[in-house]
Amino acid sequence: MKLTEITIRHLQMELKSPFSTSFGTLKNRDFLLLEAKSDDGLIGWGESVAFYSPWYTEETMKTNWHMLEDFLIPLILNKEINHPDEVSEIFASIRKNNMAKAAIEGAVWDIYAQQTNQSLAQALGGKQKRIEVGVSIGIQSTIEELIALVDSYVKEGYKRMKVKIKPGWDVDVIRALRDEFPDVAIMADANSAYTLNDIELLKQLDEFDLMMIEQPLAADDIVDHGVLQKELKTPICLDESICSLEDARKAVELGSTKVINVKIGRVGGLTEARRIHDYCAEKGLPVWCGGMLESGIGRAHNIALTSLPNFTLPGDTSGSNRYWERDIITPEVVAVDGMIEVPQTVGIGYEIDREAVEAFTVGKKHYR
Ligand code: OSB
Ligand code: MG
Repeated sequence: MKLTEITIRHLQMELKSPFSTSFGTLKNRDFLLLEAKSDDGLIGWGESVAFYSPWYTEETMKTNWHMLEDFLIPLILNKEINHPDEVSEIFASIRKNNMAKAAIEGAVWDIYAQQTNQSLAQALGGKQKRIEVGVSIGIQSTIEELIALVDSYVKEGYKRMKVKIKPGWDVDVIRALRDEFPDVAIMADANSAYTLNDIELLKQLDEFDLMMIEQPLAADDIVDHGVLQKELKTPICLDESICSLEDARKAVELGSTKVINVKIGRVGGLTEARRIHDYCAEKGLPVWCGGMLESGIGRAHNIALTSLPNFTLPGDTSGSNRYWERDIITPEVVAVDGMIEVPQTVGIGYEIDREAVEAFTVGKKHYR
């Protein structure tokens, strides 16, 4: 196949409720949507999960647009691609910028699945027909509000509660949650808000039987997490620190992580995500699929990836209705009792709602 045309759109979708982390609060989700056309007339969609500002990693919506327009699209337009795994080789001369790369690679995987008459999950080798999902809950104004939210998600059947923590919103919050929900699977995500000076504080979390603590230390660290893990009973899960299979290998070899949160955008695409999955399976580490407050298109890719066998822990991919009044796919993603059915139809398994896409588009450009 060859990609002959690409359209980039900037979409802005209002979140149903603001999402707060150790870095700040997000009210609107700005992101790039990429529509690619192949020489045989098929259309594939990819979503860049970069945010408007660089709080999670260094990439932003605008740096992604720059990378796509000036480097990645010129490298890939009209190039022969036999398999989506080749996309990362085509981009080998461009360092990092993984979310920008993943947006194109995602569209190529979508087209490849259609060409080979498979669902995206099947094209990746995924076998699980239903996946377990949890919910990621931002920092709230009061513990009472957090408890009420967790209660509502427990009642909806979500399989685990991930709560964001930061200095000043940690031990007391987790203690209150554990008291209120003795049997619920709970984990904490710090988005790199602590340092090794906080070891004594982090150790206090050990008494609450958390499934894991996600990214307590610096976003680019894989060494200090190994030091911390030796002091903690709670398993550490790395998110921000793992941008490639090589990062995963080093972190595992150093004992810096016992679980990996796999995000397609952060690692540069589905191909690298699958490699990390395979490596962790071989090493006996469970993985789960992280979320980036995706629209339905990114969500569909996450669901397909999660159908691989070593995605044994509930991921962040909640139903569309947790984020949006209206999503850009039909049907929307629905989680029933914390389970999502993996679509078995050809491609990503959802229709693109072009009217919704247009309604949320605030800018676009066509490349050929
Ligand atoms: O650290 O996992 C994270 C959202 C945006 C950026 C980073 C993270 C998150 C989440 C939300 O935790 C996951 C989701 O519901 O999509
Ligand atoms: Mg995280």
